Amino acid sequence: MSQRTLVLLKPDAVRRGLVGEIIGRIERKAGWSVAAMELRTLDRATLEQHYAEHEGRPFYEPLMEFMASGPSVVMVVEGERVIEGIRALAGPTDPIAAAPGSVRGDFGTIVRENLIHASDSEESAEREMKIFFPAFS
Ligand code: RTP
Ligand code: MG
Repeated sequence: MSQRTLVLLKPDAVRRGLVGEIIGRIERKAGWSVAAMELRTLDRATLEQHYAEHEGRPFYEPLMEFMASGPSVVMVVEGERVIEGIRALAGPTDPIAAAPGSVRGDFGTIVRENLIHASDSEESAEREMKIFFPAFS
């Protein structure tokens, strides 16, 4: 089942020069491809929409500050079961708990600075693609 998902390579990934490495992992998966991509510093309004589910949590403000701290790579990736697939490629939220071989497991240590975001369901993917690429359909 071909799907599309919204992926962010977070400001830590850009600052640390890991963009090529992470996109390379995505591109090498059979049949997956990048359908849209841009380097963009995310503004507060966009981040409030994107992380609405976390508003009020203790990590919300530091997360917003981090996500606005520099450019991110904003992408739509398409391919077979790509929603579940990129979540697996990324690994669990806490990079210390993430297995080596996953992006977070290989490169992360701090929970907040965990390199990559990927939509967690078909509903999230539709919602998030509209936030970041309103003209894309
Ligand atoms: P994401 O939404 O970014 O793909 O990550 P996720 O589903 O794995 O994690 P989620 O629970 O949705 O949390 C969103 C992002 O907030 C930061 N976070 N910090 N305790 C903390 O300090 C904490 N918890 C979460 C991470 O950047 C996480 O990816
Ligand atoms: Mg999430």
